Amino acid sequence: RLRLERLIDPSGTSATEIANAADVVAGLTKTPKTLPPKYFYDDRGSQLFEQICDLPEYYPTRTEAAILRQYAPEIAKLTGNCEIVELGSGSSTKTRILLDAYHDSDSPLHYVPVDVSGGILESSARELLVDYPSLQVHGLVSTYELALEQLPTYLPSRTICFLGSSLGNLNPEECDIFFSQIVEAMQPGDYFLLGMDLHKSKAILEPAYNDAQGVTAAFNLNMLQHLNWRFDGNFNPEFFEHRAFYNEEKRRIEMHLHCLRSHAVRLRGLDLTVDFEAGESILTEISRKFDIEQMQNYLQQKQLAPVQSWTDENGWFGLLLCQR
Ligand code: AVI
Repeated sequence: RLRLERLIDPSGTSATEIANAADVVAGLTKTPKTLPPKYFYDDRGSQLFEQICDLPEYYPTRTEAAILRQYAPEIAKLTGNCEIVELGSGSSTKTRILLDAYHDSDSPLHYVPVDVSGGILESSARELLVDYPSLQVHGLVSTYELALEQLPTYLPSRTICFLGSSLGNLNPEECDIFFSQIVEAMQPGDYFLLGMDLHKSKAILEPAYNDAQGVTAAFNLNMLQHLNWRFDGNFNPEFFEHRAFYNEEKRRIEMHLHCLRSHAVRLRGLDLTVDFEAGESILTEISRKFDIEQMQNYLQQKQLAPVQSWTDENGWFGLLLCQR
């Protein structure tokens, strides 16, 4: 009942090996410097992210889970029996709420989790199989892009889930490309379920990315360790500091690694040396905050017709179901 596939890109390298890391080189050689957030998620980074989801200050995960708990039966009724594809499945905790709702419908249950972190994908898939005896899991260890091109088909209809507001980590251009790929991977009649963090006051947003226990700081700094092992680098995380703040104008949290002293970093695997000045920053993540109505209009333009949306009583987080 379990199939795990590591997807291979056309150049013959595993999608998760991120072959020549052109994105790292481009990001570290421009001003200001940036790094793609996908480099947060080695196995340690994925564990740290799981810890973030349980932090008292980090409201998105539990708020989304509460909305799902309340409305998953309605979602399952709207979509009918279908295979469930989940992009960025992580530990699949929220998936259980959905699976419970579909499970009741007495039909075969097919779940296709997609994640770049093979360790967490496999362990969570094994746990799901124990708890859902009629479940078939076909996991793809892959980037979203590659997985969307090669989705397996088991049932006549599918729902692609993109939960946790991961969409917020894409900039508007990346978002446009992402939705072209999503629509391409869908047949007319298929569903797309999106979880999105909504615009709200700084007083709630900023603590969520600056937790008292320092887990978010460790998560941000872990990216440097990840680059060290992946590209034979010598980043010293002690020369950097975690910074996160809400940019009201752009309606996004920005996470930075702020450099504390001037020094050079060598990434031997990329044959790259990067000079850092004290006081400069690497932008490691944006986390955009959305408005449900604007999102509905945007998705409509992308051929995804809104079916229904749900939110929590504070209006902090939204779920949106659309249909191609
Ligand atoms: C995965 N993503 C939606 C998280 C977010 O809130 O943007 C990543 C994260 N970064 C810091 N804390 C959580």
